[in-house]
Amino acid sequence: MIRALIFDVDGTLAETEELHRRAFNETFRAAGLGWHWSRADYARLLTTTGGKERITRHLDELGLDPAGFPVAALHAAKTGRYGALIAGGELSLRPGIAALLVEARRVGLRLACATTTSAPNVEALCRACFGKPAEEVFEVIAAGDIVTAKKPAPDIYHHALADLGLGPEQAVAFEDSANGLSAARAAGLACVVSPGVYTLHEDFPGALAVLDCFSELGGIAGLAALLAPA
Ligand code: XBP
Ligand code: MG
Repeated sequence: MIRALIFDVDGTLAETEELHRRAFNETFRAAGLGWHWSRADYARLLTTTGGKERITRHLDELGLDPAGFPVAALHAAKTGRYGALIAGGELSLRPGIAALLVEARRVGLRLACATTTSAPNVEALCRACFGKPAEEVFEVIAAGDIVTAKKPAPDIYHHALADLGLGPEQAVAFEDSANGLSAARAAGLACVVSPGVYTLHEDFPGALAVLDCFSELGGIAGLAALLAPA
């Protein structure tokens, strides 16, 4: 019996990664670093989840020692810029997300999110796209550095399930990426995937369904049909 839906944030609730990329690049420019991540650079770097981890990978690729670099401060500045971009109204929910959350609430399903991004970014997105604070959208918010091992590790989903007080067979995850799917599956969750602009080329082995957009699910009845034994 399904009792909760657990949503990834970036790429799943909304196409956020171009705004993340802009925020990273604006931050690099303001810090006088002379770095610029093109779309192609970002597509490659995105396989490393987490902004701090992505900056560290970039430093590694440049042959620079991340230990002597203010990665956390740079990332905090990026988070500030990203929040301001979102507050500027440059983001909307992916098709089907708003209706799915409304219906889930109506039928008594509990809602959580499990994301690599940090809590302030979840807050900014919820205020901009749902018009309310994150805690009024999601009962449980599992985000960012609350776990040390980020997706594709299952830790963030374990955390969300523990906060919900549910087992993995009692929830379904929603994701946009192969890393997210791996995290959900490793936590024992069924997972519906709808790839986004940066993940269209990825493979999704073990997904409950791979959809062009979440409206294709057919709501909670469509989800129940997918979960029903053949
Ligand atoms: C999202 C991420 C995040 C964002 C940036 O992965 O990898 O790192 O790109 O967020 P997922 P921060 O959707 O699988 O959770 O800079 O706040 O880390
Ligand atoms: Mg994602």
